[in-house]
Amino acid sequence: MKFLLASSNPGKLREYRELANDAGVELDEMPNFREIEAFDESAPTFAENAAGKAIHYSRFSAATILADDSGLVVPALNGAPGVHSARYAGPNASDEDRIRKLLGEMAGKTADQRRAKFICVTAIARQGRVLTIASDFAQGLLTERPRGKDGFGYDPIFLFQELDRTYAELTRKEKNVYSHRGKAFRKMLSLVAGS
Ligand code: ITT
Repeated sequence: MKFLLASSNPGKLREYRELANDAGVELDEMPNFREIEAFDESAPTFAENAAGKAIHYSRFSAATILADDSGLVVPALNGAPGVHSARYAGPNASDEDRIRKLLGEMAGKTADQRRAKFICVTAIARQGRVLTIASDFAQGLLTERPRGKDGFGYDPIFLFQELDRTYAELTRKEKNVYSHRGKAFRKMLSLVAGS
Protein backbone atom coordinates (compact mmCIF):
# COMPACT_ATOMS: atom_id res chain seq x y z
CA MET A 1 0.00 0.00 0.00
CA LYS A 2 1.39 3.42 -0.91
CA PHE A 3 -0.04 6.88 -0.23
CA LEU A 4 0.91 10.40 -1.20
CA LEU A 5 -0.06 13.01 1.40
CA ALA A 6 -1.68 16.18 0.05
CA SER A 7 -0.96 18.67 2.80
CA SER A 8 0.79 21.99 3.30
CA ASN A 9 1.33 21.28 6.99
CA PRO A 10 4.83 20.00 7.89
CA GLY A 11 3.60 18.83 11.32
CA LYS A 12 1.02 16.57 9.71
CA LEU A 13 3.57 15.24 7.22
CA ARG A 14 6.01 14.33 9.98
CA GLU A 15 3.31 12.50 11.94
CA TYR A 16 2.01 10.63 8.89
CA ARG A 17 5.54 9.53 7.98
CA GLU A 18 5.94 8.07 11.47
CA LEU A 19 2.47 6.52 11.50
CA ALA A 20 2.98 4.92 8.08
CA ASN A 21 6.39 3.62 9.11
CA ASP A 22 4.92 2.05 12.26
CA ALA A 23 2.13 0.46 10.21
CA GLY A 24 4.48 -0.84 7.50
CA VAL A 25 2.92 1.15 4.67
CA GLU A 26 4.60 3.57 2.28
CA LEU A 27 3.80 7.26 2.49
CA ASP A 28 5.41 10.31 0.98
CA GLU A 29 4.47 13.90 0.37
CA MET A 30 2.72 14.63 -2.93
CA PRO A 31 5.67 15.93 -5.02
CA ASN A 32 3.71 18.43 -7.12
CA PHE A 33 1.44 19.59 -4.24
CA ARG A 34 2.63 23.24 -4.24
CA GLU A 35 2.08 23.60 -8.01
CA ILE A 36 -1.60 22.65 -7.79
CA GLU A 37 -4.24 25.27 -7.11
CA ALA A 38 -5.20 24.96 -3.43
CA PHE A 39 -8.50 23.32 -2.52
CA ASP A 40 -11.01 25.75 -0.99
CA GLU A 41 -11.71 24.29 2.46
CA SER A 42 -14.93 26.17 3.10
CA ALA A 43 -17.30 23.28 3.92
CA PRO A 44 -18.89 23.23 7.38
CA THR A 45 -17.65 19.74 8.33
CA PHE A 46 -14.23 18.09 8.64
CA ALA A 47 -15.52 15.15 6.58
CA GLU A 48 -16.52 17.27 3.58
CA ASN A 49 -13.22 19.14 3.67
CA ALA A 50 -11.13 15.96 3.96
CA ALA A 51 -13.02 14.21 1.17
CA GLY A 52 -12.93 17.37 -0.97
CA LYS A 53 -9.16 17.74 -0.54
CA ALA A 54 -8.50 14.09 -1.36
CA ILE A 55 -10.72 14.20 -4.47
CA HIS A 56 -9.25 17.50 -5.68
CA TYR A 57 -5.58 16.53 -5.39
CA SER A 58 -6.11 12.99 -6.69
CA ARG A 59 -7.07 14.50 -10.05
CA PHE A 60 -3.40 15.55 -10.44
CA SER A 61 -1.77 12.18 -9.72
CA ALA A 62 -2.08 8.52 -10.57
CA ALA A 63 -1.33 7.61 -6.95
CA THR A 64 -3.63 7.09 -3.96
CA ILE A 65 -3.91 10.50 -2.29
CA LEU A 66 -4.36 10.88 1.45
CA ALA A 67 -5.85 14.09 2.86
CA ASP A 68 -6.49 15.10 6.47
CA ASP A 69 -8.85 17.70 7.84
CA SER A 70 -8.49 18.23 11.53
CA GLY A 71 -8.96 20.78 14.25
CA LEU A 72 -9.80 21.65 17.80
CA VAL A 73 -13.43 21.88 18.93
CA VAL A 74 -14.28 23.79 22.11
CA PRO A 75 -17.93 23.35 23.14
CA ALA A 76 -17.81 26.46 25.39
CA LEU A 77 -16.94 28.50 22.26
CA ASN A 78 -19.80 26.96 20.26
CA GLY A 79 -17.39 24.55 18.56
CA ALA A 80 -14.71 27.12 17.58
CA PRO A 81 -12.08 27.06 16.22
CA GLY A 82 -13.40 23.82 14.64
CA VAL A 83 -13.12 23.64 10.86
CA HIS A 84 -11.51 27.10 10.98
CA SER A 85 -8.62 25.92 13.20
CA ALA A 86 -5.95 26.68 10.58
CA ARG A 87 -7.27 30.19 9.81
CA TYR A 88 -8.54 31.04 13.30
CA ALA A 89 -6.28 34.12 13.70
CA GLY A 90 -6.24 35.13 10.02
CA PRO A 91 -4.62 33.72 6.87
CA ASN A 92 -0.99 34.62 7.68
CA ALA A 93 -1.03 33.99 11.42
CA SER A 94 1.44 31.69 13.19
CA ASP A 95 0.76 28.84 15.62
CA GLU A 96 1.65 31.28 18.44
CA ASP A 97 -0.92 33.82 17.16
CA ARG A 98 -3.64 31.15 17.08
CA ILE A 99 -2.78 29.95 20.58
CA ARG A 100 -2.80 33.53 21.90
CA LYS A 101 -6.19 34.19 20.35
CA LEU A 102 -7.70 30.99 21.73
CA LEU A 103 -6.31 31.54 25.24
CA GLY A 104 -7.74 35.07 25.09
CA GLU A 105 -11.19 33.67 24.26
CA MET A 106 -10.85 31.21 27.15
CA ALA A 107 -10.01 33.87 29.77
CA GLY A 108 -12.29 33.51 32.79
CA LYS A 109 -13.73 30.15 31.70
CA THR A 110 -14.29 27.49 34.36
CA ALA A 111 -12.44 24.16 34.40
CA ASP A 112 -15.48 22.47 32.88
CA GLN A 113 -15.66 25.06 30.11
CA ARG A 114 -12.02 24.34 29.20
CA ARG A 115 -12.99 20.94 27.75
CA ALA A 116 -11.84 20.52 24.15
CA LYS A 117 -11.71 17.81 21.56
CA PHE A 118 -9.24 17.27 18.70
CA ILE A 119 -10.91 15.75 15.66
CA CYS A 120 -9.25 14.23 12.62
CA VAL A 121 -10.86 12.98 9.42
CA THR A 122 -8.66 11.16 6.92
CA ALA A 123 -9.77 10.46 3.37
CA ILE A 124 -8.10 8.64 0.53
CA ALA A 125 -8.98 9.10 -3.11
CA ARG A 126 -7.79 7.91 -6.48
CA GLN A 127 -8.44 9.74 -9.75
CA GLY A 128 -11.25 11.88 -8.40
CA ARG A 129 -13.07 9.22 -6.37
CA VAL A 130 -13.05 8.71 -2.61
CA LEU A 131 -12.03 5.20 -1.57
CA THR A 132 -12.28 5.46 2.21
CA ILE A 133 -12.88 7.98 4.95
CA ALA A 134 -12.22 7.51 8.66
CA SER A 135 -12.29 9.74 11.71
CA ASP A 136 -11.43 9.78 15.39
CA PHE A 137 -10.97 12.22 18.25
CA ALA A 138 -9.05 12.85 21.47
CA GLN A 139 -10.51 14.47 24.56
CA GLY A 140 -8.63 17.09 26.57
CA LEU A 141 -8.63 20.36 28.49
CA LEU A 142 -7.21 23.70 27.39
CA THR A 143 -4.39 24.81 29.67
CA GLU A 144 -4.00 28.42 30.82
CA ARG A 145 -0.57 28.76 29.19
CA PRO A 146 1.50 26.77 26.67
CA ARG A 147 3.46 23.77 28.00
CA GLY A 148 5.98 21.57 26.20
CA LYS A 149 8.19 21.87 23.14
CA ASP A 150 7.22 19.06 20.77
CA GLY A 151 4.44 18.76 18.21
CA PHE A 152 2.84 21.59 16.26
CA GLY A 153 -0.23 23.81 16.12
CA TYR A 154 -2.31 23.86 19.29
CA ASP A 155 -0.32 21.01 20.92
CA PRO A 156 1.18 23.12 23.77
CA ILE A 157 -2.25 24.08 25.16
CA PHE A 158 -4.06 20.74 24.72
CA LEU A 159 -3.85 18.78 27.98
CA PHE A 160 -4.41 15.16 27.06
CA GLN A 161 -6.32 13.94 30.08
CA GLU A 162 -5.44 10.26 29.87
CA LEU A 163 -1.72 11.02 30.38
CA ASP A 164 -2.13 14.35 32.21
CA ARG A 165 0.37 16.06 29.87
CA THR A 166 -0.09 18.41 26.94
CA TYR A 167 0.30 16.99 23.44
CA ALA A 168 3.56 19.00 23.25
CA GLU A 169 4.84 17.21 26.38
CA LEU A 170 4.23 13.74 24.95
CA THR A 171 6.93 11.84 23.11
CA ARG A 172 6.26 11.48 19.39
CA LYS A 173 5.50 7.83 19.93
CA GLU A 174 2.98 8.61 22.67
CA LYS A 175 1.23 11.23 20.56
CA ASN A 176 0.98 8.80 17.66
CA VAL A 177 -0.54 6.09 19.88
CA TYR A 178 -3.18 8.31 21.46
CA SER A 179 -3.81 11.15 19.02
CA HIS A 180 -6.91 11.83 16.97
CA ARG A 181 -4.69 11.50 13.86
CA GLY A 182 -3.01 8.23 14.85
CA LYS A 183 -6.33 6.58 15.64
CA ALA A 184 -8.04 7.86 12.48
CA PHE A 185 -5.15 6.74 10.27
CA ARG A 186 -5.08 3.22 11.74
CA LYS A 187 -8.85 3.00 11.35
CA MET A 188 -8.48 4.06 7.72
CA LEU A 189 -5.83 1.41 7.12
CA SER A 190 -7.99 -1.32 8.61
CA LEU A 191 -10.92 -0.25 6.42
CA VAL A 192 -8.71 -0.40 3.34
CA ALA A 193 -7.29 -3.79 4.34
CA GLY A 194 -10.78 -5.19 4.86
CA SER A 195 -12.15 -3.99 1.53
P1 ITT B 1 -3.64 21.10 4.97
O1 ITT B 1 -5.10 21.47 4.83
O2 ITT B 1 -2.82 21.58 3.81
O3 ITT B 1 -3.42 19.64 5.29
P2 ITT B 1 -3.76 22.78 7.34
O4 ITT B 1 -2.78 23.14 8.42
O5 ITT B 1 -4.47 23.91 6.65
O6 ITT B 1 -3.00 21.87 6.25
P3 ITT B 1 -6.29 21.84 8.33
O7 ITT B 1 -7.06 22.67 7.39
O8 ITT B 1 -6.71 20.42 8.56
O9 ITT B 1 -4.76 21.74 7.92
O10 ITT B 1 -6.24 22.61 9.70
C1 ITT B 1 -5.95 21.94 10.86
C2 ITT B 1 -5.40 22.91 11.89
O11 ITT B 1 -5.75 22.37 13.17
C3 ITT B 1 -3.88 22.94 11.82
O12 ITT B 1 -3.40 24.02 11.09
C4 ITT B 1 -3.49 23.00 13.28
O13 ITT B 1 -3.45 24.33 13.69
C5 ITT B 1 -4.65 22.29 13.99
N1 ITT B 1 -4.30 20.89 14.27
C6 ITT B 1 -4.73 19.77 13.63
N2 ITT B 1 -4.18 18.66 14.15
C7 ITT B 1 -3.37 19.09 15.13
C8 ITT B 1 -2.52 18.44 16.03
O14 ITT B 1 -2.33 17.12 16.01
N3 ITT B 1 -1.84 19.18 16.91
C9 ITT B 1 -1.99 20.52 16.94
N4 ITT B 1 -2.76 21.23 16.12
C10 ITT B 1 -3.45 20.52 15.21
